[in-house]
Amino acid sequence: MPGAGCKETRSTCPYCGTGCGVLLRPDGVGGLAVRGDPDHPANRGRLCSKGLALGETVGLQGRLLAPQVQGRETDWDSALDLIAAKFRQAAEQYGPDSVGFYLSGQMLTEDYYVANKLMKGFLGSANIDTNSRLCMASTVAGHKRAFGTDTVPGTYDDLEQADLIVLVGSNLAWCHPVLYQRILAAREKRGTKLVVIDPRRTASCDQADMHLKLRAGSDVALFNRLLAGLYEGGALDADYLSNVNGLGEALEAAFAADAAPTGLSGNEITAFCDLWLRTEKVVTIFSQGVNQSTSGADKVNAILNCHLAAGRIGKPGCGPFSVTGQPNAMGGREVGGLANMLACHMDLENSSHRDAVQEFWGAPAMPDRAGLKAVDLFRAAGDGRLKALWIIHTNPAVTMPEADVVAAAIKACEFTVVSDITAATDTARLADVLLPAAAWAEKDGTVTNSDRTISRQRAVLPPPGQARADWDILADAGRRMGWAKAFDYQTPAQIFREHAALSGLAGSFGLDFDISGLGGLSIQEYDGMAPVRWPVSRARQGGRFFADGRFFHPDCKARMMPVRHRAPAATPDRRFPLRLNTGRIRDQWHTMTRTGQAARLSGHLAEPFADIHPQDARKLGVESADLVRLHNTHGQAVLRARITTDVQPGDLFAPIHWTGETAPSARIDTLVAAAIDPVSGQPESKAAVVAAERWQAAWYGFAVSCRPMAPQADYWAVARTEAGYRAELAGQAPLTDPEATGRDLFAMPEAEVQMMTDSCKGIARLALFQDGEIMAALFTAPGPVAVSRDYLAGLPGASAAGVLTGVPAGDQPDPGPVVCACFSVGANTILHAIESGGLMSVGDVGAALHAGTNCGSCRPDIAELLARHPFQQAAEQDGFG
Ligand SMILES: Nc1nc2c(c(=O)[nH]1)N[C@H]1C(S)=C(S)[C@@H](COP(=O)(O)OP(=O)(O)OC[C@H]3O[C@@H](n4cnc5c(=O)[nH]c(N)nc54)[C@H](O)[C@@H]3O)O[C@H]1N2
Ligand SMILES: Nc1nc2c(c(=O)[nH]1)N[C@H]1C(S)=C(S)[C@@H](COP(=O)(O)OP(=O)(O)OC[C@H]3O[C@@H](n4cnc5c(=O)[nH]c(N)nc54)[C@H](O)[C@@H]3O)O[C@H]1N2
Ligand code: SF4
Ligand SMILES: [Mo]
Repeated sequence: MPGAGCKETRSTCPYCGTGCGVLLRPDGVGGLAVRGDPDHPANRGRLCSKGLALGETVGLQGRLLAPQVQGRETDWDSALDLIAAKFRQAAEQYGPDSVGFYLSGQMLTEDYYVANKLMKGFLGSANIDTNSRLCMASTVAGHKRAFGTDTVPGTYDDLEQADLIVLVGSNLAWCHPVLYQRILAAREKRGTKLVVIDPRRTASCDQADMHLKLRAGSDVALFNRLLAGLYEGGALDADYLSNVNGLGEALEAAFAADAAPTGLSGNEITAFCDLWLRTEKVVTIFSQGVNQSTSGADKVNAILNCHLAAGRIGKPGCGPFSVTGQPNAMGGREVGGLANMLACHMDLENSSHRDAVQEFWGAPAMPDRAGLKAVDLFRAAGDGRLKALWIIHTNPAVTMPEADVVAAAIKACEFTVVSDITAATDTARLADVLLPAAAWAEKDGTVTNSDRTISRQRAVLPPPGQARADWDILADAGRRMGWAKAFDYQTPAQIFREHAALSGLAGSFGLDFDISGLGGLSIQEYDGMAPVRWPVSRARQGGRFFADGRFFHPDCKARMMPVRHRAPAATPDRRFPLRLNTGRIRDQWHTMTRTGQAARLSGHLAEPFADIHPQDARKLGVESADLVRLHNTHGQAVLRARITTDVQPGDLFAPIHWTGETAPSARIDTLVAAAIDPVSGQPESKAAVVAAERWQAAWYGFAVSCRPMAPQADYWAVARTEAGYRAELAGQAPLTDPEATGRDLFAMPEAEVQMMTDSCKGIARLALFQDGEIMAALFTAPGPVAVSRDYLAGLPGASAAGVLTGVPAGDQPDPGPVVCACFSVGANTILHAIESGGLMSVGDVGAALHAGTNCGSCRPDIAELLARHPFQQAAEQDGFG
């Protein structure tokens, strides 16, 4: 562990599957300076807003510091002995399938390897599944059907060598910002064409040459049209197709397909097919708009079919490219972390693979069939089949479909263990045993990114309190369960070597995942390991797969799949007429336990929202900034309405990030049915059906405080600010005593209160002072509160007078909501600069304010602000009109 203020250490960003290298320099007082690693092949020095703000998320506030049993702090011996006893007892009394693990694509490969070995080899069950079921399962299934194994054929270099990039169900600009920036940089040089296929307009459409706003769930119909178009246009590669089975059936299905479900015009489809036909070097990037669907695996195969048929795969600048979501989604697939996998891409149901792994592990028992996949795993927890469940590094009470049912199941399960870095999560609150995990900057291991590059994560901070690394906790539990030798790990290097050696077995079966070349690393070599792309074996090193036409099915050929359009499981009807799409925002990571700590990441979109098309808003009588209630038979959510043509009429979009901790009424997965893809078991997270109505509030409020608040209102949402916290509030019963509401909210009995009310308008304004400083303020009104939020958010701790006006005095500018999170530049600051400086382009704004010059993910937002301005519009009209 390096000491204070010392040299920079190379590590890897813990967020998206881009897998950017970071250079970390501890400041000696618990903080961290972070910059992009110029030598990492994934990012070459670039970072996005989330990566850059990592230093602001390593504080110890809210960290879980000691094991807890039934809410009481205890020591590791007691907690782990209890876990060992409960899991062994359950397995002995009710059979191995009475226990389960639910893991995460954010665990390190070493953590994952130990968990998989413990469950599959020693507890003897395959009831180990992960949040990758909600994320990558359809891609895994699609790859296996087409290639015979779960292989990503290409590399990131292909994104820069392509002449056409098609983004399917991927908001790359926000979710893989550094990859998006790499594409834009290459586009500057070679004029790469960019097509976005997404039912909604996203930031990724900003630079797109074509946006196909297809109907939800209709990707198979579109790619079937493309396959038929490739045939008609003479673009099939006869040579390459000699290595591919299934062309006839796939074409038959494609020609039988009807493009009507896409809702796209014939011209749009023809233009897309022509572009594909004309452009040899095509990369199709796909993500959750493809995977999270009841036809997810078919969508994947529909895309793979086109690349196989045209032979555009495994060559520079060509190929289907599944971008992974989580930092180690790929590593989890490598260790076999899913219920239907074994280890190192070997098959659970293949007896020679099973026997080989059993012998390698010295395992007493091995399951011979798949275990329960995520949705079924929680069902089994709820109905008593599962007696003991261990949840590690994931927050299923928020992120699983039918989240209320899942939360109830976790609660109902006889014995639930949760390993997390904080106790303040919706899932942790339901656990019997809570284990304090060491966080990202405190632990060593490896992760694999979207293009098969394995990178080291390195510890630079000491784990606080009793926190321990996940692999270490799991290995200790394994030893206490009675398997001392098999889990005798002292370092992650030991585990990595074992994993690498096991992959050599996979290689001997002719499988793709072989990193046996790394099996002999010394501790020093492991510590110094540079990023390396698998495979790493005597036979081959990194590179692309499949240019040679050799695949991993027994006959070495690829397989095209006949796929047919199926609509999403639920159809909008009179009761539930709207389609609810869900996804991510630029600056938050999932349930916000880490990104939510950084003020500058919370300023971009500080409140949960629902995007509604103006036509629907009109029908519902919903106006901008109203609250809207969405509901269906599974649950409900109350969100701030944003009226926008980004979504299609009949569609809604809501973000996934808010939780019981940050906005209890906005847990969006309470509305998502647990309908799954029959092939992959992946839930349809993007196509729920709901009804919507204006949520009638008697009062609205906005509050700022230098300390955490304890809102009691029917609706609330809190966010971090530089000065403390901000909250949106609303209630359905009239607010009779605003002062009491404020006092309860802020819990500062010692503070002096100043209050201003206007009973005609029904407005109340309350400020709390201490020693001449503003501590907190609350503004309430009968309608959405109109105050300068970003100005007020900066007030706690200041000695400003006149707070109760709710707007800044003339000399104090209101920066507006954060646009550029890297340099903390607000919308008003940018608008002001545009106006006063006559700025005409995103580049001008960058030169004047730095905004948009780092990660670039706010450049679309800046373009939008420019477009709002009369100068800019006039200039554009001159240019084009
Ligand atoms: N900022 C940020 N970045 C992240 C994450 C995060 O939490 N925050 N999470 C990471 C993780 S784990 C993942 S999995 C990735 C996800 O990355 P993405 O998949 O890019 O992100 P999403 O917003 O979930 O969904 C992508 C798009 O799918 C569209 N879509 C919905 N239905 C359909 C459909 O039927 N067809 C098509 N073609 N498109 C559809 C949605 O409108 C949405 O714009 O992001 C990773 N990166
Ligand atoms: N409706 C809808 N639902 C979705 C999605 C969607 O698009 N729409 N997307 C799905 C997808 S793709 C994904 S990947 C999931 C993500 O969903 P989750 O994995 O459930 O969400 P996270 O917030 O990433 O949860 C990670 C947890 O691990 C904890 N943690 C952080 N570091 C450590 C550590 O080092 N060790 C341990 N033990 N714990 C740690 C964090 O505090 C947090 O509680 O959500 C899925 N759910
Ligand atoms: S793109 Fe951003 S979130 Fe993803 S790995 Fe790179 S820095 Fe981290
Ligand atoms: Mo994900």
